Amino acid sequence: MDYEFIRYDLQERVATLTLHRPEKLNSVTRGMIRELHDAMRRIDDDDAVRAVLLTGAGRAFCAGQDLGEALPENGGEAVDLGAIVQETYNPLIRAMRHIEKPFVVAVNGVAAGAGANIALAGDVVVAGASASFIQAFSKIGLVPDSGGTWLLPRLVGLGRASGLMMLADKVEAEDARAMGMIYAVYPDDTLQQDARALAVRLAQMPTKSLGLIKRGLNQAFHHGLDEQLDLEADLQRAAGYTADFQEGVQAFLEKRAPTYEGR
Ligand code: T3D
Repeated sequence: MDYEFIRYDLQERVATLTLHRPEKLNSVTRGMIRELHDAMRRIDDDDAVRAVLLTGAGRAFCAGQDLGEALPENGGEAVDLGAIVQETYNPLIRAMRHIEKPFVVAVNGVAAGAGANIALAGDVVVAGASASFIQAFSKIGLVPDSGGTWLLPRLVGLGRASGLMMLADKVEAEDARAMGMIYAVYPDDTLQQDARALAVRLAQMPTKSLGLIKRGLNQAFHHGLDEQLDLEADLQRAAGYTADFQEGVQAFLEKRAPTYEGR
């Protein structure tokens, strides 16, 4: 599939996905979401991809749904937004959370509405110093989607999530880091290289182990301790059979750097 609204580039085992409608702050059209679904399938299917870097072109990360597409044409009957969300954002968020490869998100400017929650669905979310996050939905009479009501309270606690979602206040990058919403903040002018360095580092790590960590964390908040201990045993069993585990221990014993193949 040829892409018009995103860019896809694979180098050093890192697939870089760039949202690319800079003149509209990378707001998400139906065309963009189709391309993102296709890119997720590529990332999942291609063993050469060992990490993903998601970012935006221009001065924004993503301003959420393109509001030019949000209402029915010519004042027609109201559309079923639930059905649209099921077809568009939900598969994207499921893919980001369930593909067992690490996703680094580099938030290079404002991340609003679905754009904020797409960013937060990453595994390691970093931002430029001037970036910001806005749960913009309530300003236009909608509710947070793209996993926001599940993710944000887990990241920052119920009280902060309620305030941020109801008031739709803007959160600056450093405040987002301080409240646990994101992992790190970098200077704007080095964000892309710093985020890329993280992605390249993750791409050299034992991919199966990272994928299993992700599987464990996805379950962590709705399991009790006993279920989670059982899950950890299952995940450790799987990790213990990987070639990369053999290599990691062998390299340690031989006092050399490991070379992981993601198997
Ligand atoms: O339909 C469904 O699928 C339902 C699902 C909905 C999920 C959602 O994401 S709902 C939330 C949608 N997003 C928003 O409500 C955010 C709207 N945008 C803004 O509030 C502001 O643009 C920002 C705070 C993000 C940035 O403000 P600022 O002042 O830096 O930029 P700006 O001047 O407002 O925007 C620059 C251009 O981008 C401008 O275009 P123009 O006038 O230069 O041609 C603006 O219209 C355009 N733009 C920004 N956001 C959107 C957008 N165009 C379409 N849709 C947008 N969301």
